[in-house]
Amino acid sequence: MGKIITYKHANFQGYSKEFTSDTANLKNVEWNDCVSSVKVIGWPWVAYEHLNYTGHFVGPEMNDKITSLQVITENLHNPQIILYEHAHYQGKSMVIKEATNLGRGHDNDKISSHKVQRGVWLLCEHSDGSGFHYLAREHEHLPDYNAINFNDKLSFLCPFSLASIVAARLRFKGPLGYNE
Ligand SMILES: [Ca+2]
Ligand SMILES: [Ca+2]
Repeated sequence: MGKIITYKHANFQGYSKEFTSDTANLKNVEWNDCVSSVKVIGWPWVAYEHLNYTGHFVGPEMNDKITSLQVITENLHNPQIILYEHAHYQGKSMVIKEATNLGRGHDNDKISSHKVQRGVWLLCEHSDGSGFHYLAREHEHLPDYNAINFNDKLSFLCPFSLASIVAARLRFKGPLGYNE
C-alpha cells in the first residue's frame, strides 16, 4: 500500500494531509490549488492540474496547482500496449513494449485507438514529451481518441516504469511519485 502526504508550504512545511486513495477533487477536502510540496510512500502517484484527473500533470513546479491525485497500483513490469491506426481497433496495428518516438516514422499523428495489455502508459502529443498528456491504465480499451480530443496526435509514448520514477526522483532531487 502507499500514501501521499501533501503540505501547504514548500519543503514539507505547514499543514499536512495524508491521502491513501484516488481523490478526484481536492476542493472537497479544502485542499485545492494550495499544495506546495508532497511526500510519496509506497505506490507512485500522479498529480493533476484539474479535477477528475484531467489537465496537465503537475511536476516539480507544483506550487498551488494540484486539484486531483491518482495512485498507480498496477504491476509495472513487462508493459505492453497495442496501438491502432483507426478508431475501434481498425487499420494497421502495432504492439509497443518500450518507450517509442513515433515522430521519427510513418505512424506519427495517425493513432486513433488503443488496448493496454499490461502496465500503465504515458501518451504524449509531441515527440519531446510535451503537449497533451494521457495516462492509459492497465486493461484500458480506448476505442476512439476523439473522446479525449487526441485523434491523430500521438507522437511519443512510454511505459510508466519504476525505473523512470526513480530517475524522475533523482532528477528533481525530491520525493516525487510521478513520471514526468
Ligand atoms: Ca488515425
Ligand atoms: Ca503529434
